[in-house]
Amino acid sequence: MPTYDESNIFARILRGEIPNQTVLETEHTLAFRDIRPQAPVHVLVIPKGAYVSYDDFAANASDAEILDFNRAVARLTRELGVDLDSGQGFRAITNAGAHGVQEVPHFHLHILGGRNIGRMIQ
Ligand code: IU
Repeated sequence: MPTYDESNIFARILRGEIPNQTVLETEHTLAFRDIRPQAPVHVLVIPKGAYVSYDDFAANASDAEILDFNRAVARLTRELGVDLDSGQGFRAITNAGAHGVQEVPHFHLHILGGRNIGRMIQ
């Protein structure tokens, strides 16, 4: 796993050095609007801990962090009105590393919705 880069933009957001449009904050998790939204709903969910990518988080985060993150995702889909009960739905994506074309090296889950996102995997 690459060393976590403390100067990445999401680390700076977590330290309060850069403003963000927070949608939800819990003990271990922060969710905020993507600065370049690709859909009417485009929120990034990040753990507060220093994890480079999804596999880093899944392997090394505590049970409490993993539970908190996943419960935050469920709460967000409801609060953003894209959960399945709303009749809408959403896509959750995480990019990892070079082939995943990950831009920011702090694990983040994209939640996209508010329109039909189309198929990515045929
Ligand atoms: P990635 O390719 O999964 O690493 O995408 C990074 C996302 O972070 C991308 O959608 C950017 O628009 C978004 N983002 C942001 O919300 N705020 C920022 O200051 C920067 C990137 I830099």
